[in-house]
Amino acid sequence: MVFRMDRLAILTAVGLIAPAMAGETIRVTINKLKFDSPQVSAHVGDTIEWASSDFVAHTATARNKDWDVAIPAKGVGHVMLKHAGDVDYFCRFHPSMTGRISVAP
Ligand SMILES: [Cu+2]
Repeated sequence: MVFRMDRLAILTAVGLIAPAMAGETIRVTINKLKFDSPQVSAHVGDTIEWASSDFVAHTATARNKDWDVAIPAKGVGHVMLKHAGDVDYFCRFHPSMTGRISVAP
């Protein structure tokens, strides 16, 4: 009986905690002035991590102005996705660098 109650308590706790921990991290690499992959799918609560191997700084700037992430040379930048929908983004320093994130609810 005690075991069973503990098990229920654990399942309940997992259920309560799960929504806050549901997000995945999706990595988009940057190489030679390109977002690789330029198109990714994600869910609200996921984090996009851009990891650059370039020697120059970049940004990931949402066209809808939701976010503007600085990505230093040889560095990383992150954003947590808060809204569903397709977001087109670009690099402010190199406007030909473009990408899109399709965010499902
Ligand atoms: Cu750039």
